[in-house]
Amino acid sequence: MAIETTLSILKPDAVRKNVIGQIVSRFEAAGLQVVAAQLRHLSRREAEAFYAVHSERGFFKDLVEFMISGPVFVQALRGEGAIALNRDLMGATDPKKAAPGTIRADFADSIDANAVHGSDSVETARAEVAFFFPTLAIHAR
Ligand code: IDP
Ligand code: MG
Repeated sequence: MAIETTLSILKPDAVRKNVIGQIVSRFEAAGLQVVAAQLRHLSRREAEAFYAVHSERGFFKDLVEFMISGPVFVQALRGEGAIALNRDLMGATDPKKAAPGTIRADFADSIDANAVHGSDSVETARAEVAFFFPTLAIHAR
C-alpha cells in the first residue's frame, strides 16, 4: 500500500465536546501522523466551497450552517493507506449505522452532527489537503 495524505476535519460538535485530543489519539494509535493542523472558524464562503460537490443536495444548507456553527480542527493525516484507514476509523456517515468502536459511533449524535469529515478518494484527498494546506507537499519524502 502507498503512503498517502488525507484531510480530516473534526467538526464543530466534536470541538464543542472537547474531544479533539481523544479523536486525534485514535488516528495516532492507528499509525497516522498529523502533518499539518489548524483550529479555526470557517466562513460561509469557505464551507460552501469545501462542500461544493454537495451543493445540489437537500442537506447542503444545513451542512453549511452546521460547519460554520463553531470552530473546526482541520488536519492532514499521513500514513500507509491513510485515506481508507481514516474512513474506517470514522465509521458510517450516519452514527446510528456506524460500527461499534468507530469515531462516529462513539462521538457523533446525528447524521448532521457526525463529528468528523474525511477525504473519500485519492483525488478528493489531494484537492481537500490543498484547499486547507496549499503549501504542504502531499507526497511523503
Ligand atoms: P461522509 O462525510 O461520510 O463522506 P457525505 O455523503 O460525503 O458523507 O456527506 C457529507 C456530509 O453531509 C456528512 O458527513 C453529513 O454531515 C452530511 N450529510 C450527508 N447525508 C446527509 C443526509 O441525508 N442528511 C443530513 N446530512 C447529511
Ligand atoms: Mg464525503
